[in-house]
Amino acid sequence: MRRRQLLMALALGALSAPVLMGQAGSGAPALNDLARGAGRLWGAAVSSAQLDDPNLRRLLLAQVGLIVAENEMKWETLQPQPGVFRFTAADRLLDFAERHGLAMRGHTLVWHRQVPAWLRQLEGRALERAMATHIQTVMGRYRGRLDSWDVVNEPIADDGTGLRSSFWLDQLGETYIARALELAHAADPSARLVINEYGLEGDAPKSARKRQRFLALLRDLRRRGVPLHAVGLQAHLHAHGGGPTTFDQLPAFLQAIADLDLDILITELDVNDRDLAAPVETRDQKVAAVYGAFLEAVLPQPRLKQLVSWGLSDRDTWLNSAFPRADGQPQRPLPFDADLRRKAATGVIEQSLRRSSGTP
Ligand code: 9MR
Repeated sequence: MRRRQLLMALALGALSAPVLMGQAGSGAPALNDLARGAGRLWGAAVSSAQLDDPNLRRLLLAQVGLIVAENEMKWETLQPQPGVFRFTAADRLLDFAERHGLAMRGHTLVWHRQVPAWLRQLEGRALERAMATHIQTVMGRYRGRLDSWDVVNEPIADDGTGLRSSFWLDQLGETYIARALELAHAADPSARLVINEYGLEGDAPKSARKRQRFLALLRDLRRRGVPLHAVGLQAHLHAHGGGPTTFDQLPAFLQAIADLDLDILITELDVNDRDLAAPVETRDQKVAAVYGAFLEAVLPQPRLKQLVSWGLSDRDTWLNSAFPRADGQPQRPLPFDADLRRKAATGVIEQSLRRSSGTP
């Protein structure tokens, strides 16, 4: 915001205290300023290699108030051999965050993917001991410095019928989730502990089943007094060629989570546009519409505390390798395009955040 605009907004009383604080900081983080106006944080996933690009660094510092390591805090990176920890890349990201006054999330401790082969081979007590050592060492190192930790990632089966079958479940049984959370709480009693999950946002029957199973897990953990503070909804959304993507059932689900006295974090937001036909302008409009519909469904929920996109620029999305488009064109799923420029989604996100804060 330019100085004159700022003064005018001040005169009109249009800026809330959090927005002003954002302005006073090391830049003018637009998405995050607007999110703070609505009582939230805006963040993005980054990799340590992306920090080598001064343009991306500038965009990050201008736009976000929080970062999360895209891969650098996963088990295969942090502990590739038993007892051998490698923190260099994770440290680099946290140093960057702390130097610039950004919050950082920890992602992720107990997951079935991106784990080293030696871990998968452990049985019973040996696996439980490895889980304890990993959680204690990693959370101990970063104690008090991270906004939150994804302690357990993706524990529900894709079809929603039960817990995900994985080496964790096979070896340790259902209680591996509670055990991980207890270990995490002991390792850093001040940390905000999160269970992070995907495929819970949409109106498809499969998502509805998964939501029910997820809520059952949360209720069970609450009943047993297991330490847990927030739920992470990954929100890897899809834009469809046909009708609009809807989120009619999402507000009630968020309320059910809030009723369990848990915070809600949107942790990996992006919009997969693999199925949209060219041209780019039409694709961008449809992607923007999905952002708009999603934000309209989630922003009214007071327990929603932050929104994190899985990357900030289309240049850095995981979707090009995981879901390549048939026409060979790169995906355009994130708030900024591959040249770090604004696009339709940027405007829609800004508008939604503004509306949510009551700012015209
Ligand atoms: O973005 C991540 C990509 O670089 C990795 O290759 C991939 C491998 O598992 O993981 C991606 O991030 C995932 C995240 O950690 C958990 N939720 C799903 C994300 C997309 O796969």
